[in-house]
Amino acid sequence: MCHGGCGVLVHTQDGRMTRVEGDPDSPLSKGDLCAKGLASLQHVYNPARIQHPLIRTGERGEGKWKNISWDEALDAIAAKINKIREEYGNEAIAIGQGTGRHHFAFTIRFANALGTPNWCAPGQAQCFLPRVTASKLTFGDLIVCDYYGKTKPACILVWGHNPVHTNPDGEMGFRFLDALKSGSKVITVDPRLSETAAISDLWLQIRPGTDAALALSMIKVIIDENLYDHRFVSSWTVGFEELRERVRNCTPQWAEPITWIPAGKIVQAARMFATTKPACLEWGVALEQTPNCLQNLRALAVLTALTGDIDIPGGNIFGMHALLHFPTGYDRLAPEVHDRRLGADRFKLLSGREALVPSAHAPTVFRAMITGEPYPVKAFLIFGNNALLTYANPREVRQALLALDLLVVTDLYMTPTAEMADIVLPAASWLEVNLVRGYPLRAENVVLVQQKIAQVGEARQDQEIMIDLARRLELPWGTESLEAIMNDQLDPLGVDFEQMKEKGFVSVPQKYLKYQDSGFATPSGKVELYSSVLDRLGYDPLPAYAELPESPVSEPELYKEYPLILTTGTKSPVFFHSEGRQIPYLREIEADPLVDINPETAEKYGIEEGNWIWIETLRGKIRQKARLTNGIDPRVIHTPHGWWFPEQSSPDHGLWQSNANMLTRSGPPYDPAMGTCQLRALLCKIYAEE
Ligand SMILES: Nc1nc2c(c(=O)[nH]1)N[C@H]1C(S)=C(S)[C@@H](COP(=O)(O)OP(=O)(O)OC[C@H]3O[C@@H](n4cnc5c(=O)[nH]c(N)nc54)[C@H](O)[C@@H]3O)O[C@H]1N2
Ligand SMILES: Nc1nc2c(c(=O)[nH]1)N[C@H]1C(S)=C(S)[C@@H](COP(=O)(O)OP(=O)(O)OC[C@H]3O[C@@H](n4cnc5c(=O)[nH]c(N)nc54)[C@H](O)[C@@H]3O)O[C@H]1N2
Ligand SMILES: [Mo]
Repeated sequence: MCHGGCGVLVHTQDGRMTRVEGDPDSPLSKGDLCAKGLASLQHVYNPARIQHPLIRTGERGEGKWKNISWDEALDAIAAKINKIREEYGNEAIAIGQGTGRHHFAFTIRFANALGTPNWCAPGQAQCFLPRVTASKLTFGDLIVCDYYGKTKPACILVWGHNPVHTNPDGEMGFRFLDALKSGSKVITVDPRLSETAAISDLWLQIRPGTDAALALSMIKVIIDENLYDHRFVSSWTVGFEELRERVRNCTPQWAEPITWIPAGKIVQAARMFATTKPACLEWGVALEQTPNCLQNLRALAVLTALTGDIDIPGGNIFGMHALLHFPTGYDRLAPEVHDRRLGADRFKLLSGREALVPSAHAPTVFRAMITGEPYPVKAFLIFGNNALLTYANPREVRQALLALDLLVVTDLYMTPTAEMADIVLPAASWLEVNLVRGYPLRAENVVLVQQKIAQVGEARQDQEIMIDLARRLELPWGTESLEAIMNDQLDPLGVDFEQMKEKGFVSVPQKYLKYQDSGFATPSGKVELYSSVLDRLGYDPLPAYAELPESPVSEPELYKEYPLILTTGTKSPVFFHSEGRQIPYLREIEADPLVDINPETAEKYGIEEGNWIWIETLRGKIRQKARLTNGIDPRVIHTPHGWWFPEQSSPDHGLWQSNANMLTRSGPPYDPAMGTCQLRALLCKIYAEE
């Protein structure tokens, strides 16, 4: 359900599911399951599920609906799409989706088959793709931690990440905990005393958004103290001398006032990471949510490269790529169509031809919907994204949605975003879909099968909806069955989908030191401390630190009026972004949005535990409930994201009350290569409610 990768056993009686539990045989989750998984029945059989296609009967956004049949809905959508394509061209149709769900790659395929370069998601520039990109630029492939072999990591550097709660992308927090039990040392870099920081050996409480400065100073220590792997660096990397020159002034004393971390602790962390072998890096999404995105990640990739613990047992490994790549069909889109993608002219690693998974730059798409510039975008087909909650600046997103000629939202629930649609389509939940998937994502050491065991109302799997639409639109390709594609993908494993259903999963034994045979998949065949690709594309080839545009240092006057630093969006253990607020078991655990404040700060503002307070930035204000904790610096606060209130009246469902993205920033400057906007490390003020 959450691109985590846990295996489950589902009990049924008379065709109805009665219990979901962890599968002890799962090679990844080994029987463990989080609260969200355990509450699955209340999700699948939730009375609030959309059961039939709906068409609006009132004005857009008024929340008046009537049921229609699938045929009526899909015919109406196809007719409208054809009209828009004729009048404005294919690129006037934008395709939207959310985080990497079961239909992620299929949605890209659908966009490509439709001939539009403009699909977008709230992740991409802000989630995961930047990590994959930085890793590819540096190592030629994504690095993941090796928890599954006989040798466990001796040291784990957790940075902007809380795997204990988030279990992302098949990199299980559960296995991270096993490593701890077996004696791994952990260093955590986080402005909050996160659940992971709390069980670490060393916690570096960083000023939000200054991660690259810390990484550069750790690199400096490792070089100056000769703690790097000399053999690896000289045989297998390029750009060491340029790197040494780049970090020349980045001493721990330089980094201390920038990062708020005492110089002595920086030295301690650098020594521990470089000398406790094997070491691996667990990097998280917090690094990807400011305009420093790519440089943060590059600095960490380079720092990790210096240890030499690459593709070795217990280190940073490359995957086995057991599953054939999904046929997204990018190659079938003409080069000039790629070049018309919104954002392609600026953000070459998000939207350009060289991006790993090219997508449109979301803020640019919303501007195009509103202004018609650089060209009109008239339709938005959303498959599983709560745009009004998960993108920065929901007021602008709403304005964009209102300007459209066609908005179709496919979802399980009537979210505030679905309420804005012309047509709403009922999506199948994760227990109602067929799929194969490789984990960890982009490493694919294990291939898992997902199989349909329930049917609620007329809900359909997203892929089936897109195939049906492609057929009605008579697209030249993209009309093949999902099963045919999956069977092709499974070909190297010598099984088909039906056989996979019996097996449940296939694990591929890990091979180490693969680069010794084939080199690294970079232009030089080596680890690129100095990135030749970034150089060629006109970006900084070496890691660098820059102060964020909205920060106490960059905007000292603004800081007087907004004297606190805001970070948003640490993932809740019981919710999935904006999902789950209507699931009783989960909502009981977290009933309200809780803003973390240091007691010292709370006292200064006359705030007590449990008070509802206002949080305000230059963009807007929201209210959340105060949770006092010493685990956050008095100069920083944290708000969770994704809060709406399904129980409140339609069509808004309390969308404007506690939504952290009312506070975030969708405008420039963006990360120059990835187009990332700023969701974290912003300036804010707080005050008690009257
Ligand atoms: N301020 C701030 N904003 C953030 C973040 C942050 O840290 N701070 N995090 C960002 C990150 S990392 C991400 S990835 C995005 C996530 O952004 P989204 O993906 O938009 O978030 P979700 O709320 O998980 O999912 C959106 C919708 O998908 C529906 N859904 C679930 N399963 C399916 C399905 O199988 N099919 C269909 N059609 N619909 C389905 C859910 O009901 C939900 O309404 O949010 C980003 N937004
Ligand atoms: N239960 C649950 N699991 C999920 C999700 C969910 O919504 N719920 N979402 C999934 C998705 S799409 C994603 S992307 C992953 C994300 O999962 P993670 O990568 O673990 O990321 P977050 O929980 O967003 O944030 C991790 C930590 O970053 C810290 N942080 C905030 N600002 C900064 C900063 O400036 N620097 C540093 N160094 N740290 C900072 C926060 O305090 C937090 O503890 O989780 C996935 N798993
Ligand atoms: Mo994400």
